[in-house]
Amino acid sequence: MAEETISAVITALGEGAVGIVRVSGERALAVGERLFKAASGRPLADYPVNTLVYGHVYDRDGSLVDEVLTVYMRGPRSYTAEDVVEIQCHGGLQSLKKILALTYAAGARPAEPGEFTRRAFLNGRIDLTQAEAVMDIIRSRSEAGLKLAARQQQGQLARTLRELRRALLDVVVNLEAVIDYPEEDIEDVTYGRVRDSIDACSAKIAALLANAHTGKILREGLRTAIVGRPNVGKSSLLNALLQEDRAIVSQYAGTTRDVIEEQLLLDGVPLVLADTAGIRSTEDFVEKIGVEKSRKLLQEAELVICVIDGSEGLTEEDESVLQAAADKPCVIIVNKSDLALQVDIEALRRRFGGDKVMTLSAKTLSGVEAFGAWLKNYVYGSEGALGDGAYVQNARQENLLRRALQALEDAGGAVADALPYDCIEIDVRAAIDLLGEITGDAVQDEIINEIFSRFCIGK
Ligand SMILES: Nc1nc2c(ncn2[C@@H]2O[C@H](COP(=O)(O)OP(=O)(O)OP(=O)(O)O)[C@@H](O)[C@H]2O)c(=O)[nH]1
Ligand SMILES: [Mg+2]
Repeated sequence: MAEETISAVITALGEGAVGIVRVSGERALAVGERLFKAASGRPLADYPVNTLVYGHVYDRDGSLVDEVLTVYMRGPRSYTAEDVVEIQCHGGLQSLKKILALTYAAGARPAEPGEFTRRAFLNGRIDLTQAEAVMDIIRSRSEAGLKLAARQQQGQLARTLRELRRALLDVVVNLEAVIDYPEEDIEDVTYGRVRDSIDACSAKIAALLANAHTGKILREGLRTAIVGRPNVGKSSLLNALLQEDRAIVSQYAGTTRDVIEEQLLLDGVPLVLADTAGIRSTEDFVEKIGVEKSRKLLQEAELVICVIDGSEGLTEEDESVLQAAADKPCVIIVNKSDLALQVDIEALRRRFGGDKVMTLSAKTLSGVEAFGAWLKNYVYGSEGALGDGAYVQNARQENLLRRALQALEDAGGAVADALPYDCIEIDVRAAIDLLGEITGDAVQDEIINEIFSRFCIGK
């Protein structure tokens, strides 16, 4: 493959102890030799591969640029699976810029965003789900999210999908055999076998889709809004969960005017938690804007925490918030449980479901632990932790899985109707192609372009 040699700064731009310039492609070693001189005086090619070599980078006029460590990795044993030279210089903008410019002068061209990872994919070192996981690792917001991305990067999802494709390919092979040699066919047996295979694959895809939501939460955090009428203790709850005095708390209704958003990890669940202005009808101009924001957030949230003041009876304002939250995934926290209880908890439980209503005191922190446990169960299910299985990583994969499942349902319908074998085969093949699109085994160029365009330069 006569690919051009590319280079880019692969570390964050800014001041740091070390910055790295990566050169990848056929001419990587030649580019490296042009600007790098080992302190020993020996050429880079003299050293065993993967050895850090101490030396200096010189400008074309012979002037010293920086003191560096350089490593040569011979393809396919490198990130891109091509020849790679990486120059570790001091992590200042000027040094990095200068060395990068020298790589261009020596014959490399600037790498496009995501091009290193794209080459790793095109050269067959990783599949598309692994390439996407690279981005997820870099952007992961929680330890659990990182764990998930790292596992994906090892190809867990791709393995599962390839097994599915193989099983479906078997179905196609069997169908073709009976199409070509109809005398061998016993119809009942063929239909039965095909149906069993399709059912088994459908179940596996459905299981993947079922945990897609969990994967998304782990990557991006569960968008959670604390809502309620003024003064029920929303800001106090935010502070209690954060274990810090983040939001202003006061005895005056209407304290919080704007949305306060914080990220935190509660019982291993990453939350993007928003405290909002108390919802009520008000004439105050600024508060009104805040209330509008609260209502909007309530609609957009993936989980709504509805706070009620347990020391007072339910008011009309509480009712209007509860009604708005009822259509959403929500949990109802009856706060101020350290005071005498005035709210009919049992009535609330009958209305919203027993497990969704809990008492808590933002003041004494009693009930916070139970809420954490509820949340963990809500996100991870009863297993309590991240399962070992494969997880769907993004909307692209989820969409393709849904379509594959649909194709298999169509195939199942064709079997049930005892349609001709080639009708069944068309649907099964469609499912195989869709699964292949997820891993990149069967995918069009424009889709690949779209995926890698989301990377940044140096990845
Ligand atoms: N006794 C008791 N008081 C609480 C508790 N939680 C909050 N409070 C008090 O209730 C009052 C209101 O608390 P905030 O957290 O400001 O209430 P809020 O819902 O954010 O109010 P707005 O921002 O005005 O909508 C303050 O005086 C808090 O100290 C609790 O669990 N027990
Ligand atoms: Mg508040």
